[in-house]
Amino acid sequence: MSNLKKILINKKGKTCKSVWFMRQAGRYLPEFRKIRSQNKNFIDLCLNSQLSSEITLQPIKRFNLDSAIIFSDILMVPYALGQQVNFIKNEGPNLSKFNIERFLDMSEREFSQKLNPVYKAIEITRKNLDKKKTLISFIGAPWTLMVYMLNIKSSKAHINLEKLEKKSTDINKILNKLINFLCIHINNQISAGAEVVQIFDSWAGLIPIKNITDYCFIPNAKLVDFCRKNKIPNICFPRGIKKKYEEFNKIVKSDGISLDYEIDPEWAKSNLKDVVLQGGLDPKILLKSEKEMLEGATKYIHIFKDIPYVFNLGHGLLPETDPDRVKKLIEFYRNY
Ligand code: 1CP
Repeated sequence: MSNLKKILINKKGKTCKSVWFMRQAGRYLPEFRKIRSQNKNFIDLCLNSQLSSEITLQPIKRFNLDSAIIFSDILMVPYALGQQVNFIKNEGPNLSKFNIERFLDMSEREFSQKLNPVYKAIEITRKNLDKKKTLISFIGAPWTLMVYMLNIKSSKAHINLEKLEKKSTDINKILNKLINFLCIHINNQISAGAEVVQIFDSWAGLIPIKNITDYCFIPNAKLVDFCRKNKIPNICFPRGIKKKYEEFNKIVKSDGISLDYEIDPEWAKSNLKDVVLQGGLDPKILLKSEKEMLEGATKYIHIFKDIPYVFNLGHGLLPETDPDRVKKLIEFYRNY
């Protein structure tokens, strides 16, 4: 069994070490940028199973990380549910107008068929990945997907509350249908050979506080319940919810919880119980001096040294990160 699975399932933290990074395959790697420059359409690149598998393995070849995360995107789900998804340079994703009737009508068969290349990429990758390493699959949590699908984000750190209120009668319908499809997507990825699922609620921090139970805790809990029933090791990432991490953990009860860089690691250690902790280190620290980076890493390694902990960051690696820094950080952790 791979170390990540041992940690998540058996909570064997003291004897097992495991390191991987969010966004480890992608924008900061020259070998990714080369492939990307030849493949202008990002969705098509994600649907190219051979290339997706190759990109997934790039950081493993370079750094010998303990886990690979499949190269895909959370927005493949809205794509498979009938929305056009475009990535605009320096602006981010742009989705075509959401049509609720079409969305509620979508069949499970068509959904799975459209995502078949992702499952194929998982199959290819599993065959080519060292048996001791974990292949991680992922999904976006319902709220985070809905933010993109309904286009309710007005700037980097705000949502358009008026737009949200206008859609309030549809929201429960949308979240429930998404939960249904996300369970199918998890199941298909695991059947194809992935062993762990990470649930990214990257925009959980934008939920109005009165809605956090309905839009964040309950949807994540339903997905984790599905994983538990099917014995699928799972990690949640409710980014930006601050001290609500504690309530999230009590309600959702995932196997692992990924800390964002705003969470104080000492607070997390004292308040997040019966769960494997992951990450936390600010990805910006990789842009600072080597000394600062290693001091930052030491703090996290030291605090979590005697509990089950997966070494990772508090969000994804930034595009401007120097790959040699990533290598240094991994070596430092392994030799600590
Ligand atoms: O333009 C490019 O070259 C594409 C950049 C890129 C890449 C490399 C995007 C666009 N997505 C990805 C891959 C990706 N996305 C992976 C697999 C690679 C890996 O992790 O190693 C994963 C797990 C994701 C997940 C993802 N996509 C999230 C959740 C994680 C997080 O960063 O919070 C979110 C919110 C997205 C949406 C998305 N996809 C891409 C962009 C530019 C965005 C908007 C958010 C952002 O700017 O990060």
